[in-house]
This record gives sequence, C-alpha cells and structure tokens, in this order.
Amino acid sequence: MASLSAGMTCILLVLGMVVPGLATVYTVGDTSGWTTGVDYSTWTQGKTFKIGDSLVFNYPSFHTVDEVSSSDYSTCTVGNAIRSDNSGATTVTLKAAGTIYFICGATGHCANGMKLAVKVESGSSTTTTTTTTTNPDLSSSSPNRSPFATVFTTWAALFVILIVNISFWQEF
Ligand SMILES: [Cu+2]
Repeated sequence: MASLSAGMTCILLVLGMVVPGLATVYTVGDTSGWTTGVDYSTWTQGKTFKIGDSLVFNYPSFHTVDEVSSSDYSTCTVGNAIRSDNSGATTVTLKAAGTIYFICGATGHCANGMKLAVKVESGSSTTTTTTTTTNPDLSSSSPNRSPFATVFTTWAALFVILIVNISFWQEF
C-alpha cells in the first residue's frame, strides 16, 4: 500500500509539472468589480499573473480604466493615460512581463482606492510542452489542433499511465 501511494504521488507530481495551466481570466475586484473603496493591492495578493492571462474590469461608465506609468500610479496623476477605456467592460490581456499600472481617471477615485498594479511574470501560461512539432507533414495535417485538444491528449495519456501504474502495484 505504501508503494501504491508512493507511485500515485509520483504520478501526481508529474501531472503537476507536465500539464500547464491555461490562460487565466481575472475579474478585477472579483464581485466588487472596479470601484472605489476596494483595496486592489489586497486583491492581487496570492495571485500569479502571467503573459497571456487577462484582466476583466467591470464598472459603471463614470469610472475609467486608465493604463498609466508607475509614477502616475504612485501620485494618482490623471490625464497622461497610455490607454484609457470607459466602456464599462474592459478586458486587458497581459502581453509583457513587468508591472502594469491602472487607475481610474475620474477625479478623486484613484485616491479612493481605484489603483491597481499587476506584476506580470515572464512565464507564459498558454505554452504547453506538447504543442511543438518539427514534422511539417504532421503539423499541416492537424492545422486546427487547439491548446485544449493538446492538454486533453496530455491528460488522457497520463491517465493511462496512472491506470497502468495502479495495475502494476496491485500485482504485488
Ligand atoms: Cu472611478
């Protein structure tokens, strides 16, 4: 039984390393959305943001989502936004490593908490270890192979390995 547990633990460790996470969609502020009175530094705690992940801002359109510089973020300076949106539903895809800063452009809102700094890590969460092929015939024969299909195939293969592993240990 100890051997079985050890074998399964080993398999689970392998699963954790081999199967990558798909891109994550983060709703800023969760159910609170993008508004005053929320501490977004608390919201980012414990979250790992990677290239390919996205941030969804939900808010009434008297707020704005302004991407700003580090200094404008620190000082709550409005009017110099790199990008700005007030559609009420803004999705920002994280495309580069580093820290990206957002504030609300409405007067006084940044000082009332509408400021968000997200540290983006360089590791992409959409890259899998099994998508790359050097065989041109193989790649052209499956042009519609999606990341989901790849992940599913990987999981299926590992599931078979797990079953074989259990069968093996049950022999003893
Ligand atoms: Cu606002």
